[in-house]
Amino acid sequence: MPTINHSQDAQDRYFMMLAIEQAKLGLYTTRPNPVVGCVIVQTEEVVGQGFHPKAGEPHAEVFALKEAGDRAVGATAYVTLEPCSHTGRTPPCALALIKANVKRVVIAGLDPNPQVAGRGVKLLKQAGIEVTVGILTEQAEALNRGFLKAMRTQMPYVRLKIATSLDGRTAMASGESKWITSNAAREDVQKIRARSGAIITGSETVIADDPQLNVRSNQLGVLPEKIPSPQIVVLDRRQRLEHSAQSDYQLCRRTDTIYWRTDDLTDLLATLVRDHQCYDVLVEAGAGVAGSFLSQQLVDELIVYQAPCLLGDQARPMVNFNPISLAQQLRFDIYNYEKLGSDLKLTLLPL
Ligand code: AOF
Ligand code: ZN
Repeated sequence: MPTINHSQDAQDRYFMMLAIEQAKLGLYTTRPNPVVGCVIVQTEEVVGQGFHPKAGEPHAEVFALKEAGDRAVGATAYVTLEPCSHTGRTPPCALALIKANVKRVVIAGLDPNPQVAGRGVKLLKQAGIEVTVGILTEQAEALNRGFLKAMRTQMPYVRLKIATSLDGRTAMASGESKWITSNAAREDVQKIRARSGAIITGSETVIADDPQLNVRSNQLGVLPEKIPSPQIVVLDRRQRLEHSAQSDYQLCRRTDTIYWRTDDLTDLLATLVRDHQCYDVLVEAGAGVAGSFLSQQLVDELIVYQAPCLLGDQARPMVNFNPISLAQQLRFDIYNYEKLGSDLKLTLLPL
């Protein structure tokens, strides 16, 4: 590690950035646990790093402390989430840091899990450890949107993904839609699926496209079989996928598919958190379902892959939604935009 002579704040940001890079290594495998990274620094040198790989396995701090060994004494630990104070599947990380005799702990953000929620910081301070909270908080929180929202509100973080043409069309009138967007955009969808605890689709999409909605990419840095399969939910209020029809469709042949047969999407989302620990939810469906989620204000993030092509006004629109006046329009903030292959990816946050 090169020596750095910046102010303490700049140093804290630098090492927290390294801890965030560690956390990202668990991005596709920790569900329902959050991703967490930890870096141990002794006189400006990284002596240990680690990340939480999977629920049930040790937390980030444990791996980092193990690597640091005796060099953790008097060191500073950088952690992307408040060290836990509870005995869950593993013992409390706050105690592990105390036992290792670190001098200071720098934390990106507090853990809203009611079992932790500030108690980790309290334990550290009681042991005489200097604690700094709030370094690169936004960057660290961006990795755990679902976990954080679910812990705070008991509702999941909902991403709605739509692939469209330049004129906002998703398929020809016949339903033909393979493929409007490029391979790069479809590969990006694999990343979002791999981070999602549940994928919601509609019976209409199942009947029209018979999608698999699985994670099959070999470009995620993790073997697809190591990624927990997202829970599949099919919205089927008209009961079009009765038992007899189910063997016709790939998703329906899965034994764990949930068929949601009411109109109450809020109840569905609350159920996914409460009963299935699904904190990041991806909606991949047609214009009707997209319209329902958007008009009921259940979308946290709209992701649009826009291909630079025109499909004409007979082609299918992206959202079924009929505001009567301009005052009823739905507006978004552009959180991010990037070129993916030949397409544009827009990440939009509802205003
Ligand atoms: C940390 N470091 O690396 C992680 C933490 O079931 P368990 O024992 O794995 O506990 C899971 C909870 O621990 C999880 O909900 C979150 O509050 C915290 N995650 N904490 O100190 C870590 N992954
Ligand atoms: Zn822990």
